[in-house]
Order: sequence, then structure tokens, then C-alpha cells
Amino acid sequence: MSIETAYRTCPLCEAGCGLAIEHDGDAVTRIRGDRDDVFSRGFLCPKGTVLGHFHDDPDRLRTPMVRVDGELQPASWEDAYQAIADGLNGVWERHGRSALAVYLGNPMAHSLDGAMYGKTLLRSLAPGAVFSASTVDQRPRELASGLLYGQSGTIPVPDLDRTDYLLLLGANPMVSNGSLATAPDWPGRIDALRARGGEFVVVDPVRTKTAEKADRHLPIVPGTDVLLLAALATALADHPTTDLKSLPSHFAGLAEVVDALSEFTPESVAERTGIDAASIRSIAASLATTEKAVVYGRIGTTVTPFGTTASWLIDVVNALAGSLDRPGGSMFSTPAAGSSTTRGARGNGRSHRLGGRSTRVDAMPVALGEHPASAMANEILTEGDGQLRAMITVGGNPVLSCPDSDRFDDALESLEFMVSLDCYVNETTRHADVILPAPSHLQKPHYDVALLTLAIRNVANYSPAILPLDDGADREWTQMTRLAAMGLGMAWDDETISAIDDEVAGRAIAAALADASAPDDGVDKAEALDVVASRTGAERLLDIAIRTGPYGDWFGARPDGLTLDELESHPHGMDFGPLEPRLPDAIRTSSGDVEFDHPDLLADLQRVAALLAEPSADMVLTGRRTLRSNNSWMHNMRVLVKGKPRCTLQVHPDDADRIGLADGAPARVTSTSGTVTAPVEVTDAIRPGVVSLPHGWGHDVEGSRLRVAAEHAGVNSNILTPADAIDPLSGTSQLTGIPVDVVPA
Ligand SMILES: Nc1nc2c(c(=O)[nH]1)N[C@H]1C(S)=C(S)[C@@H](COP(=O)(O)OP(=O)(O)OC[C@H]3O[C@@H](n4cnc5c(=O)[nH]c(N)nc54)[C@H](O)[C@@H]3O)O[C@H]1N2
Ligand SMILES: Nc1nc2c(c(=O)[nH]1)N[C@H]1C(S)=C(S)[C@@H](COP(=O)(O)OP(=O)(O)OC[C@H]3O[C@@H](n4cnc5c(=O)[nH]c(N)nc54)[C@H](O)[C@@H]3O)O[C@H]1N2
Ligand code: SF4
Ligand SMILES: [Mo]
Repeated sequence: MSIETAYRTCPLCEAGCGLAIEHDGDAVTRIRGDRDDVFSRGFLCPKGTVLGHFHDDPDRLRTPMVRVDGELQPASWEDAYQAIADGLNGVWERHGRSALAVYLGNPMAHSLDGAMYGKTLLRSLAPGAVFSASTVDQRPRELASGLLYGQSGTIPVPDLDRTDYLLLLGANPMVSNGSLATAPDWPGRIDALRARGGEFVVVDPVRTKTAEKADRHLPIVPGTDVLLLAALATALADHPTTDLKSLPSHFAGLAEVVDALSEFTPESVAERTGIDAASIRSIAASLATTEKAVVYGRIGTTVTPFGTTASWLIDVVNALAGSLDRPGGSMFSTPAAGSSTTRGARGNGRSHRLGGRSTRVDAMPVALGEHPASAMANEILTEGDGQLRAMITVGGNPVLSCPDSDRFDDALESLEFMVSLDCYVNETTRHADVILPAPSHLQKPHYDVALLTLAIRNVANYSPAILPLDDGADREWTQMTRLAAMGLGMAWDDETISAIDDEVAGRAIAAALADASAPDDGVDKAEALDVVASRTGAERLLDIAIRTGPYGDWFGARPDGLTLDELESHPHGMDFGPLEPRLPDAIRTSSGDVEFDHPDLLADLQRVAALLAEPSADMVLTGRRTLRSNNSWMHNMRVLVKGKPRCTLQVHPDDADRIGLADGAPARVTSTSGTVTAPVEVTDAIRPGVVSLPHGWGHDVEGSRLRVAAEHAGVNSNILTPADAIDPLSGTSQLTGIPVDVVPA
């Protein structure tokens, strides 16, 4: 035995924990938290320990699969690519380019290959529609950032380690380990906040593990955070210590916003939100008087019909509290691989307006270049010009993660051609004609390009691959480039792939050198290409991003600057310190100011007023996450699914009594889109009038090849999610507060 220890960042969720992976050749013997990791200091969750189990999972695909006589069968890489080219060309010839759709799933947000090569794939295929998990998740937050700061990636995060007052809405970081706020060990960081005398307040219809840690828990009526936030804004504006004139001059239009919100007082929203006016006023007072205070909202605030407006109001409240862009408040990171806050310059940006393109069938908004996931089924099933007839899914399982699943499942079955880049034959990929297997996470390098732009400290960590690729296998960036070559009408042999790769690298360098952030005394493109010549593919693009990032060496022009080699020589990561104020420099609107009084957001307040007047539904459905799950796709790991079933319908005891539901007995839940039957879990942790079912289950479908998951199937909660309920600004699906009827089954 010769056991080696390799260090790598866990790619599974947004926390990005450092792992110490002990392995004997191909065999992983143990995974621990890396105590020397500069960010996670040894923290990890049960999922982080299973990367070896995943690698060894016999159901994980090692070879491409191609449909032959109706059946998915193992095939050579060559045959698989040929089948893809034939299939795509056929669809393009019959129906044109616009008949193809691409769906990008959540793991692509964590994937180095996806981050570096996704754009090349999309640009070359020029599909009629791009869908992603963003419109069942954070898109409202991105859109609000686009409108306010001029760039959708300019997302503020709570300065967790320094704040003394954290108001958290619609997030359960004790279970999710945090989202749009990259921070390993949220539990420890919340404990530290309380230990330094800070206060922690949670707004959630459920008394979650996170709420249990709070000084105060406010069980809100699902979907009404927008009202609470509006009332917090008016109460803050009223507070004697608030002086709008003392706020930075680059916060434009706050007085107009406060005026426009005037009807939303704590008293006026109390009944509708379920939170009394005195509580709202006391929170506003704490925000006003605590120097280091912050409001942070997550998925419970975005997957509602008011997601964009609520995300905007979170920043309005932070600004009024003097917390935006201040230590201990809501801040912007300075990530090593660069971001929308480090590229460009103040004053040379452009402002966003809503009301651009919309979808063919349902006229849903195409925000930030993406079609809403809620529109997918109708775009596939509705005949006419522009009908989608082929789809490529890249690391996504939309059959379990997107609305109106039963109908969407039928839609996939009706496609003329489908390709999936994935690790399994699962609920979604069983419909594919060709599946290209993703290497296991241990077989590819990792750098969390996207999530490190949302880190609560400025940190960076690069992990090379630990295990070699299987013989003849392609990494995902190569898979995507071969598909891109097909889109460009080129061959997809290695020579062409390497030529495309060179061109992509050259373009990345040219763009960086032309950027306002580039030094005047820099090298030229040819010299720069020479400097990065030792790497190819996604790693070369990462090297370019790091060299031209805020700490970068600019290909030698800043000799002490950062390179990927330098980062790689720090296996436990590099820490560039706590977040620093970034405004106004990081603003990219055309005015150069944060445009708080954006007309599209102010206009939406009419809808908010209508919500205030609308009666609550008798019973609504919300979702939840469980620690041992990761959306839909880790239920084939026995260590994660053993024990009591987790896919239960949580019901308050009063509701259970009224409806006649017993703990453990099955209940039938019906919405406008469908019906599921799930076992009841009676718990007083949930607000009366609300039931909760986790998403990502329902593994008992025909044709999937997940032997362990099938034994712990659960039900697919998204059968209950209607496709027509969205945030009309961002197109994001409503996944919480869905009216349902619950009866004993
Ligand atoms: N009702 C309800 N629905 C929800 C949510 C909710 O809260 N409630 N949450 C939503 C959210 S936040 C999200 S992000 C979405 C997730 O939605 P999706 O991204 O569609 O779903 P995942 O379950 O993450 O599926 C990931 C897929 O990628 C594959 N995979 C894993 N790793 C890799 C890899 O490295 N490479 C490749 N090529 N494939 C890989 C897996 O096998 C799986 O098929 O679900 C959303 N759906
Ligand atoms: N263990 C585990 N970790 C994960 C994932 C996973 O599936 N499992 N998924 C990852 C992904 S893709 C994401 S996006 C993140 C998400 O991370 P989080 O945003 O922390 O997501 P959740 O844990 O679902 O917590 C959302 C909370 O919102 C509450 N809620 C529902 N409706 C409302 C509402 O109307 N108002 C308010 N105020 N609260 C509401 C729910 O009760 C729930 O407690 O987690 C990531 N981490
Ligand atoms: S918290 Fe997230 S990043 Fe950390 S070990 Fe668990 S799954 Fe991996
Ligand atoms: Mo997500």
C-alpha cells in the first residue's frame, strides 16, 4: 500500500470545503476535511466524504451510451460523436438552428470546464433557446443586480465574519451550507457571530435548523417577503437615525424609492405577512442602530412571483441601513479569476431595461439571455414556427428539478433528438439518444470560478485532477468543443479541437488586454499566448483569467502577480484577506451610480400592492433541502440515503388534526398541475397552513439506471409546481407558496 493524500476543493455545493483525500492509486481510502484549508479549516459535511463512493458507483457511466433499436447501449466515443453529429445535422436540416435547445444544470455552475467552455458551446451551436437551473433558482437576484449595478454578476454577500446583526430570509444554511454567499462552515460562523454578542434573526415559514440557532425566528407567510422588505425600508427611512442625505452620492434615487414604498408600512403588511408591526419596527431599529448589520436573502426570497423585486429591496434596505458596501454589511468580493466587478470601469457600462424578448408560446420574459425553465414543456410540445425539437442537457436533471414535471417528461419523450452530458442514466437522460459520460470529480481539476465571486473572504483554491481519465475518455471541455465544432460545421478530430482551443485562448487574451483594467505597459497577445503555452483547455483559460484578474501578473508585466502555477503551489488555497469596499468603482451602469430608482422596479410596486390586498390561500406548498441530498443526483450513494425516509410531507399538528392526517400515513397532495402521494411527517416546526416536500426525489421511473436511488425513490415534488406561475420580471419559476389541497390517501 502506498497511500497518498491529495487536497482538493469539494465541488458539490457552494461552500467549497477543502478536502484531504487519501487514496491508494485509484482507490480512495478516506476523505477528511482539510484542516489547513485557508477558508474551511477542516469543515465538511457528509456529502464531501462520498466523492470516492461516487467514483466507484457501478451505475456511474464510464462509456458513452447510444440509443440502438430504442435501447441505450454502451458505445465507443467515436460512434457516440458520429451519432450526435448525425442527429444534430438532421434536426438542423429539417427545422433550422432554432429547433435546438440547451439546458445547463447546477453542476455546471461548479465546473471549471463548464465555466470556461460553456460560452463556446452556446456560441457555436446558436440554439433557439438556452435554459438553465438559474430560472428555478437565483435569476431574480442576478436580474436585480443587473438593474442596480449594471452587471448581473455583481451580487453583494453578507460579511458574515464581521457582522453583528444578521437578518436572514429564506435560507437554511445549516442544511444547504449557504448559497450566493460562499462560506464553508456557516454553522461555525453563526456560532462565532453569536459568541461576539451579535444577533441572528431568521425569517422562514419553517423553524429550520437555522432558525433553531437564531435569537429570533419569524415564521412568515410564504411568498410575502417582498412586503416585509418594503415595510422594513419604510420603517428604516422613518427611523430617527436614518439620514438619506448622508448616504454616498453614488446611491442614486433612494429617496424616490422610499416615497414609492410609502403605503407599505409595518402596520399595513403585518396581517398579510404574518409578522406583527412591532417586530418589523424593532428589526428596522436594530438595522438602523447596529453599525455592522446586514440583510441577506436566498432561495425562499427568489423562487416567488416577486423574486426580482424582493432582491432589489434587500439592497434598498441594506443601503438605508448604511450596510451596503461596508465592512460587516453587504459587500462585494474581489475574486482572483476576476468578475464583473473587476473588469471594465465605472462609467463605461450600460444600464439594463426589461421588456426585451419573450418566449414564443407563453410570452414569458427572456431575461439575461435565457428562456425560463417554466417555458420548456410548451416550447417543445406546441407546434408552429420555432418549435423546439431537440435538446442537449449538460449536467442537469430538469425532469426532477423543473416545474410541471409530468408534462415536461412527456415533452422530452416527444423530441426528435436529445443528447445529455451526464454521469448517469437518470430521470432526464433516459430520454437521450446519446449520453456522453462526465468523468468523476476526482478525474478533473477544480476551480470554482462562479462561486468564488460570491465568497465572503477573498480566497482562491485550485485543485488538479487526482485520478487519470479513463482510457480514451474526453473531459467535458473537450466534449463541449467537439459539439461546438459540429455547430460550426467543422470536423471534431483532435487537431480541430486543439485549433479551436488556441483560438478561444487567443480571444480571451485579446479581450483581457483590451479591458479597461489592463495595465498600459503590458505584453501583446502573441507574447501572452507564449507565456501560457504550457497549459491547454480549461486550465489555460483559467490561467489567463487569473493572470488578468485583480491579483494577476498580466503575463509578466506585474512580476509579483498571481498565476495558476503559483496558486497550484498552495494546495490549501490562498487568502487575499477580508472583503473591501468596492463602490463606486465596481458600478457598471451607464450613469456610474447604483440605480435604485430603476423604473422597471418601481413599476412593479403596483403588483406588490395587489399582493397586499390578496387573501392568503388556505394551504400552500413549500420546499426544503436535506443535508444528505444535493438536489436530485446524489441519491444513488447508499451512505447518503440509508436511514429513515427523507422525502416526507411536513404538516403542522393543527392541520394534521383538521384534515385527518396521521404521522407516517400517506397524504395526497394536489395542485393545478398534478397530484403526488407522500408519507406525512407531523411537526410543529412548520407554520400552520403550509406543507413542505423536498425536491429532487421520484426515482422510480422506468428506464433510469440508479439501483440504489430506486430503492429510496420518494416522490417528485415538481409534479405539483405549475409552469404558469413565474416572477414576470425574470421568468423564474414559483417554487414556494403553491396553493395545494391535502387529503389522506
Ligand atoms: N421544487 C423545487 N425545485 C427545485 C428547487 C427547489 O428548491 N424546489 N431548487 C432548484 C435549484 S436551486 C436548482 S440549482 C435546480 C437543480 O437543477 P438541475 O441542475 O437540473 O438538477 P441536479 O439535481 O442538480 O442535476 C444535476 C445533473 O448533473 C449530473 N452531474 C453531476 N455532476 C456532474 C458533472 O460534473 N458533469 C456533468 N456533465 N453532469 C454532472 C447529475 O447526474 C444530474 O443529472 O433544482 C431546482 N429545483
Ligand atoms: N444539503 C443540500 N445542500 C444544498 C443543496 C441541496 O439540495 N442539498 N442545494 C444547493 C443549491 S443548488 C442551492 S441553490 C442552495 C440553496 O440554499 P438555501 O437558499 O439555503 O436553500 P434551502 O435550504 O432550500 O432554504 C430555503 C428556505 O426558505 C424557506 N422558505 C420557503 N418559502 C419561503 C418564503 O416565501 N419566504 C421565506 N422567508 N422563506 C421561505 C424554506 O422553508 C427553507 O428553509 O443550496 C445548495 N446546497
Ligand atoms: S458543505 Fe458542500 S462543499 Fe462542503 S463538504 Fe459538504 S457538499 Fe462539499
Ligand atoms: Mo441551486
